[in-house]
Amino acid sequence: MPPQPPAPLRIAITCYPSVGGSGILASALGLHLAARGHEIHFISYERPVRLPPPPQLPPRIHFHPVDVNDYQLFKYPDYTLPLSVTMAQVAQEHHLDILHVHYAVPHATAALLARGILNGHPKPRIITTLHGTDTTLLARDPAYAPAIRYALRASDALTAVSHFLAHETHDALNVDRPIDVIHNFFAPTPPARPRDLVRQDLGLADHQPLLVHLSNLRPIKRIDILLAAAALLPRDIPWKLLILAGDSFAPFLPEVRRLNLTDRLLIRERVPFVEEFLNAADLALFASDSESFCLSILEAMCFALPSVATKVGGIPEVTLHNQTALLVPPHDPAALAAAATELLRDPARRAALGQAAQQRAAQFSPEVIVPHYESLYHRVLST
Ligand code: GMT
Repeated sequence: MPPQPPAPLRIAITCYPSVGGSGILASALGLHLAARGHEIHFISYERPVRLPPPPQLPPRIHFHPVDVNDYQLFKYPDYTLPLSVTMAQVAQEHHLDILHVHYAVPHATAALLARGILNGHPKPRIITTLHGTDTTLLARDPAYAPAIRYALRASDALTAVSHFLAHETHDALNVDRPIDVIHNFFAPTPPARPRDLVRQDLGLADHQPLLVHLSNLRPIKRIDILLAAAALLPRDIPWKLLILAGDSFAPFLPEVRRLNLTDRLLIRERVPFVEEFLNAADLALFASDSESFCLSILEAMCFALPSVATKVGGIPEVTLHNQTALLVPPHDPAALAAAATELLRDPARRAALGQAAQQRAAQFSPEVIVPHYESLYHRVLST
């Protein structure tokens, strides 16, 4: 008899639902797993931003919102307890095999509590995926580190989105167990509007190169350095910089004015689908202090955009200096500007790096990456 395909699984996914790499990745993972026959239950306080609204939800995708009450008894509203109760309810009602949580706190800690609540009922296995902040920020905080360490010790398996993050986690949290590295993936949806139309809407003429930056604007993204670099770009080239801001860009406007960049910047806030803008751009720009992966670089690569970015964290695992990107030291606006200028002045080199970037992006496609998660699920279920 030919080998049977592995049985479909019942999987719950918990992530932050707002604009951010981890929520985008977790949503895409759920959608691809459902397309491969698994039953997927998203559990979060809001519908994850890249999940279609209920009438368009694909088959086998369910969303379970967590109700957060603002009891006056609590000075600070509590999310972790209602999250764990919802996880336990979903696990019991839908006979979950796997609770796949993105971030140790509070999601893995809530999953562990949910498993305790499921007293006497079958308990799902817990997989915790690390995206960054657990390790690079919270692990340094004595108010969080012991809870994170416990969540990582008690999960059935751990994954990290880059080798960099796996190493950092071993070092920062003294985790003495294996961490599977499963890189992020991205599959673009076809752009809603053609390149010409989007560029026309942005007020761009044919000869105007468009740089793009997309992020949630958190301090680690170093928008100050990005703007300082933009101010050093040559004025004889009619470039524009489009910022796809996951949050309000207003706090940066005084700096934009001070640097005399107002006429060079185009801002679009909280854009849930970035494809049409990436398709309209020529070059991506990132100034982060740290990144465990930088999903935005991969999104840009899918549209044949080379990146000029800081050589930090997991970025060199995603994109390669001089082959698919130019990588420069962090905290150095002049270096960032020099590399961007090199590509602004040389459209042929820009296009060559962009083509190579798009080819490399195939290594981070769902077809390549999602089976690694499936194998991991089956592995933990067989132990
Ligand atoms: O980049 C952020 O600040 C948001 C954060 C998130 O959880 O959404 O991103 C982290 O996870 C992404 C998806 O795995 C990675 O691509 C980002 O590099 C990582 N951010 C940091 O490590 C700063």
